[in-house]
Amino acid sequence: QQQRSALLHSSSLFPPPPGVKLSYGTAGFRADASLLESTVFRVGILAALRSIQTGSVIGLMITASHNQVSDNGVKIADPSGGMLTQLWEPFADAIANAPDPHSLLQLLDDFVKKENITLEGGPAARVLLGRDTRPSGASLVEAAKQGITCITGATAIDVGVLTTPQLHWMVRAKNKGVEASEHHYYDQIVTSFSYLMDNIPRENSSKDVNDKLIVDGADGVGGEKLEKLKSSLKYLSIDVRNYGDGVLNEGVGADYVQKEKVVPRGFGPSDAGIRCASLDGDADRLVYFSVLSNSNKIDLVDGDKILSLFALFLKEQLRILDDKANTSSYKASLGVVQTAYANGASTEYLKQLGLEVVLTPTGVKYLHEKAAEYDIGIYFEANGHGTILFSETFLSWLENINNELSSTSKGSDQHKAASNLLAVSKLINQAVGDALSGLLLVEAILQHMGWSIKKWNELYQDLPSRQLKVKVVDRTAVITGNAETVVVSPVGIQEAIDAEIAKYTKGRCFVRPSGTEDVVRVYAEASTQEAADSLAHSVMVIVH
Ligand code: NG1
Ligand code: ZN
Repeated sequence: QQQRSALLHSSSLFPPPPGVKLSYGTAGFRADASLLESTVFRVGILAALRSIQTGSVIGLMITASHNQVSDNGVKIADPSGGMLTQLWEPFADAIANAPDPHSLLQLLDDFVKKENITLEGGPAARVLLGRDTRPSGASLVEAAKQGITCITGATAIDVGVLTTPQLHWMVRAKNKGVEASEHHYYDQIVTSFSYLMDNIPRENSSKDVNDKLIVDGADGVGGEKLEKLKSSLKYLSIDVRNYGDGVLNEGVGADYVQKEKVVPRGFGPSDAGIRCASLDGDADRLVYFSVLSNSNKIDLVDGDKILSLFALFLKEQLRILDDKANTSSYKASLGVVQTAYANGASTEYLKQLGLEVVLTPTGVKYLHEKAAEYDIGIYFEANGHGTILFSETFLSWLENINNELSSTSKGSDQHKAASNLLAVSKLINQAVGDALSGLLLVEAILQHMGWSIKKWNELYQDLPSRQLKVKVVDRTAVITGNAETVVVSPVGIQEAIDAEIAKYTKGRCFVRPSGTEDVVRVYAEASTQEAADSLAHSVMVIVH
């Protein structure tokens, strides 16, 4: 009863904005920040309920990633550090859109019963609360706290301004019962990075791989964190630009660089030839680029190429390890997961390396789930969000082998391969894609290979592509199948798209409703830029 009146009272202080319908979407709720207080308050309640149900720490992150600074958003991290279970998404939608405190309470009552959540006498809720640098973040965190603490016994732990992947990492660490502070996060990535750098093959360490890297921090949290972290990174000299003085995501950041294929603010022709990288607004995306001389254009090295670099390196370490004579063998499965947005040339390249490549629908939750089926699962979206997952079974085998090798053949190639793989598993974020740890892994691998960014970019040549957005009356009318590569409904659309594709050499095209914006996206690829543009345009006309 006390619980009910607390909920009724608090929720009356957070009335939902009239006439706005919100949806949990691909990456939580996102909207203009002024519309979000009530939603964030309610997601706070939801996070507390999820924590009670799972008996674990849950994360709540306030961010709108690469979207404009006036937007904000909220999403939940599940006990594993991954995304909120999809089973709860419809409920998240329902409570966000409940028109008044009484209907909200009714929904909560029904849900608590249906999900067998024990509000009294069971474990108390604990929710970690993080936010990016958006000015609206502080008051939204307060709204989340109010929501969480409506649930009797619940604790909200405010961890302040963090990158999205740091918050996910902390949730995962807390639930594993290991040290979970921001300091421990840095300690883990710096130690494993240094380890990999110290293990560089002698023949490559003499090569002239530039140790200079320029990073565009998107004027967000990632730039801020990297600026503080960089002095503890051995063998790497990082010049961080856009780490907080300019407007977040405005003409900067991984999304801008990847979509526009031009230099971010603060970069120019004088940076030509130097390795550059760009983070997005909450530092869960990473792309590389090099500036073309005498222009503001760039050579983009996107998520697909980061994935290819990781895949090459891991495959090689597994091969070396497999050569061992004196250890019990284990056939580790290595799989690669992409979406339909992956450049066709990357998919072909990966397959030709002999790797198993699987496509899933857009959205980290799908890629992550698929990658978790392998001993080593690498997933990336072309836009630069991705990570590498290691299975527990494989990791414990690896620990044993590493110990064995360190006593029987310390310093051998096999021993190095085993310890490299272990270091990668510690460096790369096991919870979610992480631009900071991804960047350090790219840097370590480039040094291992003795490769410049140019050499890396030449692994394969991207097919020209074009992405367009189409405003339609109702984007939910477009239903896709086969990992979003075909339109199932309305009927007739796919036939019309196929007829267009048939006109082009190496033509590939698909459309899907965005999960984060009110648009339908069109993606086209063909043998020339003109052809890709024209294919995208004709398909846009079909969808319109
Ligand atoms: P939507 O709006 O559903 O296409 C976008 C990205 C996704 C993912 C989410 C979450 C593209 C084409 N889509 O989703 O890959 O990153 O945002 O941020 O880049
Ligand atoms: Zn992001």
